[in-house]
Amino acid sequence: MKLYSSAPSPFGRKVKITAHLTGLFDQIEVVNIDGSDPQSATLNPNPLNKIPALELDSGQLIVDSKVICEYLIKQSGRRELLPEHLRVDLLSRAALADGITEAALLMVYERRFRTESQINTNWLIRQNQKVLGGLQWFTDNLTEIVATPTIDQVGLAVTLGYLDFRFSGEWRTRFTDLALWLTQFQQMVPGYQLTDPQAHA
Ligand SMILES: N[C@@H](CCC(=O)N[C@@H](CS)C(=O)NCC(=O)O)C(=O)O
Repeated sequence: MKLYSSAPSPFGRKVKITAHLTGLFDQIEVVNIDGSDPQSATLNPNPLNKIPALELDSGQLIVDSKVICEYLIKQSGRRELLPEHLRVDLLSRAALADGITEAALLMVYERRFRTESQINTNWLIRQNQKVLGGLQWFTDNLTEIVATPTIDQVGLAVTLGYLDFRFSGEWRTRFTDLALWLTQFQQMVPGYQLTDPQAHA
C-alpha cells in the first residue's frame, strides 16, 4: 500500500506512528507530496488534494487520518490502540486533538497563503483560543500511557509535536504537565522520534 504524505504533515505523522505501532510500517511505501509543488500534488490520488491518503494494492483509496489509522488498527488486529468498549470516548478525544492541530494548521496557512496586509489578526486569535482551550482540556483530562498508547494519545503527541515544530514549543511554559507527558510518550514510542519533522525537514 502507498501512503501519500509529507514529513511536516502532522496528520501524516499520526498515520506513520500508528503504522509503526501496528507493525505495518514495512508494508507501506511512503510517497512524499510537496504541497507547494503543483507537479508533486498531481501524484496525490485524494481529489481534495489533502494528505495523508492511503492507496491499497487493490487501488482502493482511504482518506482522512482517523479513517486510515482505524484501518491499520483493524488490519493488524492491534485492538488495544482503540479498544471497542472505549471507542466513542477515545475517538472523541482523538477528534479534540485533531481539532487543535487543525486550528494550528489554519494559523500557519493564514500566514503562508495570504499577503502581509491580508492576514486577519482576529482569525488568528480565534484559532489560537481553540489551541489553548484544547491544551487546557487535555491538561485537565490527561490519561496515562500504559504499555501501548491509544489512538487519542498518538493524536495528542502529534499535536504537541506540531506546536513544537511550527510554534517553537511556546506551549511548553504554560502546559508543563503536557510537556512531561510528551517526554514520557517519546520515551515509550520509538515511532515518535522516527517521524520527527525537524529531523526530516
Ligand atoms: N482531516 C484531515 C486533515 C488533513 C489535512 O488538513 N492535511 C493537510 C496537511 S497536514 C493538507 O493536506 N493541507 C492541504 C490543503 O488543505 O489543501 C485528516 O485528518 O487527514
